[in-house]
Amino acid sequence: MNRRLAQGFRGDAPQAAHAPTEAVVALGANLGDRAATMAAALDELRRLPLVDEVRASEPVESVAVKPEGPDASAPAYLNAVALVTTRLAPSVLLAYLHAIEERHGRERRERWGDRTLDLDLIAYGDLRSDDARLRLPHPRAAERDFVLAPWLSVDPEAVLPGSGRVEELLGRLRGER
Ligand code: PH2
Ligand code: MG
Ligand code: MG
Repeated sequence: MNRRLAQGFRGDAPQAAHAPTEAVVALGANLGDRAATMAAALDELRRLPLVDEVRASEPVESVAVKPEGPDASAPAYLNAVALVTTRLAPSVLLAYLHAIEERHGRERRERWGDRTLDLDLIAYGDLRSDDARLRLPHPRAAERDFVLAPWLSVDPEAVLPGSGRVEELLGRLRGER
């Protein structure tokens, strides 16, 4: 039903058909009922038009990382990663992610501020993009344990385009601590 609606009614100009692509979406929440919000967001991802499959990691708890470094006095995060098989263009998927964040009361006041829900597009297939509106892969993904670890748990063969195997990136990150 959703899919038919998204493709437009008969007579509309046909939308460009994207080949099904695996997008990697990172979820994070450190305010409110974090688990409930993340579960609702995953449901909303599953119901998006032109989304065929969503495979999500278990949520993991992590210390909030602030611009100055980890901050144990800030509310802790739940983080998860979802592998989303979709025919949506990356810019359209990103717009849907922002809409879901807004539905869950996301406010943008400070950089890396506490939030009810953050949905980041980490990768979209092998696509590399320097567009300021959507840099792909996500420029900080390789440094984030809370992205790499849940990603690896749902895809042991995961590769971050341009950076290498997630398993190795995570090992390097943890070894350097
Ligand atoms: N997201 C941030 C900043 N800091 N820290 C944790 N632990 N988890 C996050 O998802 C996170 C963060 C900006 O998006
Ligand atoms: Mg983020
Ligand atoms: Mg974000």
